[in-house]
Amino acid sequence: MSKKPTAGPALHKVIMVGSGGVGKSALTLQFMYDEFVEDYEPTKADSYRKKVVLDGEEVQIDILDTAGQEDYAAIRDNYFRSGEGFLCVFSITDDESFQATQEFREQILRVKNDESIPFLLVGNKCDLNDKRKVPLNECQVRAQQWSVPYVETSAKTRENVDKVFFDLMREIRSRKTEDSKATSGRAKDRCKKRRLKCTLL
Ligand SMILES: Nc1nc2c(ncn2[C@@H]2O[C@H](COP(=O)(O)OP(=O)(O)O)[C@@H](O)[C@H]2O)c(=O)[nH]1
Ligand SMILES: [Mg+2]
Repeated sequence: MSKKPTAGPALHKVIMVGSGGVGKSALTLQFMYDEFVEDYEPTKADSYRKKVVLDGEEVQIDILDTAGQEDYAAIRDNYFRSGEGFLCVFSITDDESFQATQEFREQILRVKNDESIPFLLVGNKCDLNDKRKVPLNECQVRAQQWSVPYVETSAKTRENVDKVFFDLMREIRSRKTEDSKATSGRAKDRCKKRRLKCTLL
């Protein structure tokens, strides 16, 4: 049973990051509306909200699909700060977009100050395997270095689209459970200390 009966379903906040043209919007729209949008406005950032069932529990996902504005550090940092989990997307057909993930990862870690922030490295456009420029092995090595999962997706065929959003929500959920345990642990410690002081007085 929920401790707060008035609260709605849990809300998990996901941020899409990655270079322009890698398919952040296409992945978001495929997840949201089950369709492949080929010509989404490249400079448009937007947020989306949807109720989904995560392992039998109704939750809400909030997706912020970022665009060019991230070039302004202050706006970007605000976006990142609001996120509970990140899909860091590149295109397997574009090596530059893969190299750029390093910078996104660093920016996120700097803002969130948390090495184990829920995060997936996503190699999109896996339907274009014949045009692959980033070897699978390199992607796996990078993910291993960061201790994050690596998943290849296609916003066109829908391959692994649900998987990346649901896997990330599971990471966010378990992170929140850990945090609340840690908080109640600390609260208990504080009570113990207070009680100790009381007995001393
Ligand atoms: N073949 C293929 N094309 C894709 C895929 N995802 C996105 N695209 C195309 O790549 C272009 C850029 O996608 P978009 O979602 O706007 O990228 P964003 O700038 O990261 O939001 C568009 O023309 C999409 O149709 C994919 O998985 N496979
Ligand atoms: Mg976009």
